Amino acid sequence: MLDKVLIANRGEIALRILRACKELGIKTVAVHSTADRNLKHVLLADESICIGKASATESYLNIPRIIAAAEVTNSIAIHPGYGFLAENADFAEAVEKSGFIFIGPTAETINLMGDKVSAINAMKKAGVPCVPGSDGPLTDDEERNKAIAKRIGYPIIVKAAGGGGGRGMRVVRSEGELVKAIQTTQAEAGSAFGNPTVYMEKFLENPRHVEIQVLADGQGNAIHLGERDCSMQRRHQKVVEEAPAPGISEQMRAKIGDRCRRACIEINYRGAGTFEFLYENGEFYFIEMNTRIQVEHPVSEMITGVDLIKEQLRIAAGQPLSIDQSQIQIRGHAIECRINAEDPETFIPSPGLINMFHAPGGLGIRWESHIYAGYTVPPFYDSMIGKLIAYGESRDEAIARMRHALEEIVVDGIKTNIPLQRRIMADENFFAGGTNIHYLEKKLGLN
Ligand code: MV4
Repeated sequence: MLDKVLIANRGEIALRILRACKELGIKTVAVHSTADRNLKHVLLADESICIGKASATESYLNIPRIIAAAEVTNSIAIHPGYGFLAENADFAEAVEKSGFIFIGPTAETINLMGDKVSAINAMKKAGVPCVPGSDGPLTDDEERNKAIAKRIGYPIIVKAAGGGGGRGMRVVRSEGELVKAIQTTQAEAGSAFGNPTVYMEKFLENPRHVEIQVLADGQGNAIHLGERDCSMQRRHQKVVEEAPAPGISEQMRAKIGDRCRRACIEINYRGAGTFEFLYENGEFYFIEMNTRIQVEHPVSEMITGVDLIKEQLRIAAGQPLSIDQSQIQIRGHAIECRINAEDPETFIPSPGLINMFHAPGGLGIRWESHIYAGYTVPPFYDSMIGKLIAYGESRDEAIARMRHALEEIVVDGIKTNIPLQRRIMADENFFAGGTNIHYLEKKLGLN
C-alpha cells in the first residue's frame, strides 16, 4: 500500500480522503491555506503544512507549493479530491515528473477528456452513444456549418471544446442566428479557455442528467457502479443527487454501464471516473467525462457497498481491481442533499461562525462534513459545508429518512440551504421521480 498520501484539497472531501487513508493504514499530510488552520482534517492529519494565503490561487491552486510540501514530508502520492487541481493535466504531469503518484488518470487521459471534441471522438469510437453532432470542430466555412446544422436539425447547441460543466455554450434555434452564434462562442471560448475551438450538437430540450460511475485499474480491468441522477440543479450547480436514477431498468443500466466499462478498457483508463449523459425519451447521449472523484460519489457507494476513495488509493498503489462486474449488485436507493452556507432564497453565500451544530443521525443516514460548533466558514472557497446522504431499501424509505434528517440537523449562526432542501424533499414531483434539468429553476421561479 501507499505509505503516505498528501491531500491537496480542503473541506469535506479532504476529511473523506483522510478517513479512507486511516482505514488503510496510510499516513496523511494535510496542506492548507492560512484561512484553513482549523479545518477538521488538518487537526486530524499526521502532518500538516500551511502552503499559502487564503486565496486559492496562492494555496490550493499553487502547484510548486504543493509539490514542495510533498517533498519535505516524503509523501508517496497526492490525492487532488475534486475542484481545484483535480482535472489539471499540468498538475498531474508535474506530480509524476517530481516522482510522486498522482491519484487519478494520466495527464494524457486528463487532456483527452478536457478537450470535449477529443473526448466525444474517443467515446464514439469506443461504442458509447453520443448526441448527434458535428463529429469534430467547426471551421470558418459558413456553408459547411449551415449544412451540419441542417443535417442535425434545429435547435442545435454550439459548445466550446475547452468548456464543460455549462461554460461556453449557446443554443441556436434557426439558421439566421447560426453564423453570429458560432463567432460569439468562439470569441468567448478563446478568452475564457485559451482555445477558440467549438463544436455542434443537437440541442435536447428537456433531458435528465444521468451519469455512470466507473473504476478502472489501467491494467485491463474496469467496472461500472451504476448511474446517478443529478438533474436537480440550479445554474449548473447540483443540489440533490440520487442513485439509482428513477425509471432506469436493470437492462438499460447493464447496457449503458457495459459500454462505459468497455470504453475504459479501450482507452486504458485508470482510476475513478464519471461518464456524463443526457437522458431523454429512454435514450442515453454522452456529453462529457469527468476524470475525478465527484461530490456525489457517496450515493453510488451506498447502493453498491464499494468505498470509492479506498479503491482510488488501491489503484494508485498499483493493485489490480479486486472486484469484477459480477460482484457489483445495486441494492436499495440513496439520495444526497448538498448543504451550502448560503441564503436559501437568494443563494448569496453566507460564511461565518457556526455557533451551534447538531448532526443528524439514525439508520441509513450518512453525514459527510467537516463542520463543528465553533468552526468559522471562510468566505474564500465554495459554499458547500456538507452532504447529507440517506439510504433506504426503497426510494420512498430513503426520502422519509432524508426528510427526518433535515428536521434533525441544526446549523446555527450562518444561513444555509436546509430550508430549500426541505422544500425539495416535500415536492410532489420530486417524490414521483424523474424530473428534468430545468425542474428546480422552474419551481424556484414560480414559487
Ligand atoms: C446540452 C444540453 C442540451 N443539449 N447538450 C450543460 C452542462 C454541460 N455539462 C452540458 N450542458 C448541457 N448540454 C445538448 N446537446 C443541456 C445542457 C444543460 C444541462 C446539462 C446537465 C445538467 C444541467 C444542465 C442545465 C442546462 C443545460
